[in-house]
Amino acid sequence: MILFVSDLHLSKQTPELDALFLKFLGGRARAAEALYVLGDLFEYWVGDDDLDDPVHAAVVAALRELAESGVAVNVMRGNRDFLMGEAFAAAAGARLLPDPYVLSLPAWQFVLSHGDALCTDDREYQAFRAQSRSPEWQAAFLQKPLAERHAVARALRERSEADKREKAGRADYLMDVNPGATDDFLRAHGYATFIHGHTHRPATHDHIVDGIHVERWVLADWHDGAGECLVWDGERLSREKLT
Ligand code: LP5
Ligand code: MN
Repeated sequence: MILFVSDLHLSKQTPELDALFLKFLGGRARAAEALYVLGDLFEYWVGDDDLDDPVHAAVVAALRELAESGVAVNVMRGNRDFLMGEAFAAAAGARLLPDPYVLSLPAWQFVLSHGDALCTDDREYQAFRAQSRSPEWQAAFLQKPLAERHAVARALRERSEADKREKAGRADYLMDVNPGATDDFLRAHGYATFIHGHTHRPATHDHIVDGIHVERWVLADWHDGAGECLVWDGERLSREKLT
């Protein structure tokens, strides 16, 4: 059995969700062969030197215990935690996955992504994404003191929430994946079943691309004390609510 989660956005502001995820790692997830976190595990990540933050430390320790119990722990970075690096991965006993990542299983093929790259109508975000993913920008940012990086991240979070409200008012589709970009993505990945998060619009979509039926499973974000995981039992996917 394989489990997928995304968009937990854990921090000290979300004690219920932090506890729920720790319970999940110590319980439900132990029955799996592998766990895939598809981005935005944390509210934000300003560098691997922030591993001492109490919530980061607790989650990393629990991931490591899960890995040591024999479950393969795989973490993809999201738009909030794209600065997670090898020091994080080593501490968590996790493998950092590229985005996108093709998961080939004996019985099925999946393509996994956080999902933000396909939100191509959100021009402001894509411009910010291009800039903040450049190695030069990241190197300059990582040189700043930790406290200053936290202040930048908090300012970006506030700006993001305000901008999202404004964008949603302008056009609802701005906040979702672009249909054409998604079809191209599915074509480029051999029509594999697509699993992603980011949009906070959990749903299972049926795409017909070049006459081929392709499923797209959008994971739910964790909120209001509840989470969701997607379960692959070797034959089919299903959603499981976590409370
Ligand atoms: O994350 P979410 O769901 O709220 O919204 C995303 C997009 N927003 C983001 C920003 C993140 O929320 C905050 C990231 C914190 C990371 C900290 C570490 C590193 C920082 C420095 C890196 C080197 O990703 C949002 C999308 C939405 O998804 C839906 O797809 O709309 O996009 C935006 O908010 C982008 C804004 O619209 C434009 C941002 C311009 C920023 C210009 C600099 C602001 C100055 C603040 C710093 C002093
Ligand atoms: Mn996201």
